[in-house]
Amino acid sequence: TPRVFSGIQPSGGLTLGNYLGALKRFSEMQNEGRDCIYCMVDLHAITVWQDPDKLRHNTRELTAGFIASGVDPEKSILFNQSAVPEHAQLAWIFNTVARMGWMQRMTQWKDKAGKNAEKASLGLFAYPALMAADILVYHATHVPVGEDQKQHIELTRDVAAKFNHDYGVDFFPMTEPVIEGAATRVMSLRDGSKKMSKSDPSDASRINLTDDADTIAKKIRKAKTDPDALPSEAKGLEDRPEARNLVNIYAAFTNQTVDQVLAEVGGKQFAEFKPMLADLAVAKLSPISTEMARLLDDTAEIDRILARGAEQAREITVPILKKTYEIVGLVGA
Ligand code: AQP
Repeated sequence: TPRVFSGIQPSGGLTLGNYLGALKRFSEMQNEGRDCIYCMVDLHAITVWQDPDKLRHNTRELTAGFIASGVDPEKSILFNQSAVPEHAQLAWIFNTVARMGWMQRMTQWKDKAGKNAEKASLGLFAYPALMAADILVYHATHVPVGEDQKQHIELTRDVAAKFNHDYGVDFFPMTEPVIEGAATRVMSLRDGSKKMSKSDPSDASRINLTDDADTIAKKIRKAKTDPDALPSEAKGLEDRPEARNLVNIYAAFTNQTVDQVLAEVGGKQFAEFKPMLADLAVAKLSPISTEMARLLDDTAEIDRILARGAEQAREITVPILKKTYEIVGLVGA
């Protein structure tokens, strides 16, 4: 049976990229009646050092972000990764299945470790094996993600295939990435060649879900663009990454295609389009930030939601890990 899994790192505040590329899709998939499991991947976050108090806060804030974006803990399973130990246990098995060369080819590893790979944590290198475990410990079949995660999903399939082959079983499924909509790769507002990211040193490069209306409007007004008017068709945006990004954001918020948006706004100058986009972004995001703030007033309730989600998750993970141990030949599992 189809099962959806996805996660987000509590490594900082949420951005518009996380919202349009992930959270908005998560609640849509839940509302399509699918079996959905969503996780705050705190064990992934610590592959880069996190201040412990901030990590605790970010985990709760992220949970509030999921709920405020429409993920309903009564319909989806919502929990934090470290509370379900089978993720890390299966990741160890996968560390023995995956090959060093596979990890070395991951662009996220190359980007994050940079030239100083000797100084990066071993966990950062092994990140994709833990991600494969996150997904496969549920036998999840569909993973909604942004474009940047596609390579990690391919590696998850490689791990599943090699495990099945090495042990002569047909146990782990082949997972499909679900990369859909107009905003699978939201770009920086300052540089149309870089993805919008919570760790970008420039706050002006991103919209945070916690930004107030004035800040959102100001960031969009100052977003880098070119001097031309908007074209009337998507192909007119091909060599205009900044313009394309703003149109993609508009399309994603309104659930339209880029061509539908351009049929409406083609011919307009940015001086006219940017305030339209700012109004739209404020209208869509301010209810989310207000709700996040309200939920964060009661962290005990958030912790209860996470604890209950972890219990529900373990009903699935414990039997799958036990079976994996049996397949591998670990006695007493
Ligand atoms: N700019 C983006 N456009 C579309 N989707 C995005 N995602 C992230 N940035 C964009 C999607 O959000 C989900 C969760 O990502 P994550 O927080 O686990 O890690 P990340 O992809 O590394 O996010 P950041 O913001 O870039 O964090 P840092 O700066 O810490 O690396 C994923 O589905 C991702 O595709």
